[in-house]
Formats: sequence, C-alpha cells, structure tokens
Amino acid sequence: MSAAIEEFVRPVLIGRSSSHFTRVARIFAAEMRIDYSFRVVRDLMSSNPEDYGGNPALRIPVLQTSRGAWFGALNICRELWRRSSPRPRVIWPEDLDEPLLSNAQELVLQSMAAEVTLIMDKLAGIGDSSAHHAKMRKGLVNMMSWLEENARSALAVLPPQRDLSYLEVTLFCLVTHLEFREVLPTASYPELKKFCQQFSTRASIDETAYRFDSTP
Ligand SMILES: N[C@@H](CCC(=O)N[C@@H](CS)C(=O)NCC(=O)O)C(=O)O
Repeated sequence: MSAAIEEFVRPVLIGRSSSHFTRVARIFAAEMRIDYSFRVVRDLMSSNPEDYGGNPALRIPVLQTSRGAWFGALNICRELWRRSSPRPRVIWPEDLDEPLLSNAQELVLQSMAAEVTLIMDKLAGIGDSSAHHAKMRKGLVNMMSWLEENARSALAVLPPQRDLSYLEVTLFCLVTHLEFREVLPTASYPELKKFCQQFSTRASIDETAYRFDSTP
C-alpha cells in the first residue's frame, strides 16, 4: 500500500505529546491496538480551527478518520473502541452509577480542565495574582485532596471483570501530568501515586510517555 493510501485509511490523531487529554486518547489507541499517525499542533495560541483538525473549540485532541473528525478525548476513545477487535471490556463514564464513582470521574476531568487553564494562562503571560487564578488553584488543590481521600475506595468498586476504564486512564494522565508540568507537587498524594505506579505496568503507559514535541 502506498504511503498516501495508508495515510488515508489510518486515522490521524492531532495533539501534543505533552497534553494529558491527548495521552488519554493515545493510551486507548495502544490498548485497542489501533494504528494511527500523529500530527503535532505546534502553536497552542493559534486561533485557526484548521490547526486543530477543524475543531471550532481550538482544542486537542482530534481524531481524523474516513468517517469524519472526532473532537475531544472521550469521543476519540469511543471511536477507537468501536474500531477494535476484539473489543475490550471498557467502563465508560455513564457506567459509573453511584455517587462516589461518578464524582471521582467528574473531579478528575474538572482537575484536568483546571490544569489546562492554569497552564494556558501562564503561556499567555497572565499573572498568578488574579483572583480567578487563585480560585482555580484552590479548586484544583481541593479536588486533588478529595481524590487522594476517595480514589482508592472508588477504584475498588469498579467492576472487576473490566479490561480498562476511562476513570483509571484519566486519573493516571492527570496525576502524572501534574508532576510533568510541575503544576502542583504530588508528594502529599501517596494513594494517587501508588495507583499510578500500579497502572504504569501496562505497555500502553510506556509507549505514551509525556514529552515536549520538538520545534520544527
Ligand atoms: N473536552 C476536551 C478538552 C481538551 C483540552 O482542554 N485540551 C487542551 C490540551 S490538554 C487544549 O487544547 N488546550 C488549548 C487551550 O486551552 O487553548 C477533551 O476532553 O478532549
């Protein structure tokens, strides 16, 4: 098959190797054994949707497929799962039907979003001194404390016969990203670190390590 045709059938993931939402998608791709090519968004300050695979939200990740583009990590993970064969048993956010589990998922995603805002504010040169910045940071610290206290019991009640859950993948990407981007010290989250250590024995974790993409 020529490289051009292969490029057409192989999905293209648009993102950055340093992005936690991108890593969620990459871990799913590795777990589902889906081959893809990776296109790096070099300038996160660009306001051209074309730079983000057509995503009007100007966000990564995006997965371009022959069926169309999928915006956002959860959409992408679901599409990767649909393409996989055999399909692993995945626990999705809507399967978390009790408060402890669904709150854990909500707070993981909200922490990831808060981290994005803090990092983007820094990139844009917006000072740490604004009242909103301070509130975001406080909210992030509160959410991490809640997760430290509750994640172990939440994870313990996930269905044991699963292959993977969106909750575990996002929690892993969040905690390791806080360290990687030095947004918060993680020394005071021993339970979360223990979870990350255990989860990182998967091959998909090794294959998707955070790093800064080189500039062209
Ligand atoms: N809801 C989206 C959020 C994606 C997101 O916030 N991505 C970050 C990178 S990790 C981004 O594109 N940031 C650019 C910006 O905030 O301008 C998802 O779940 O994928």
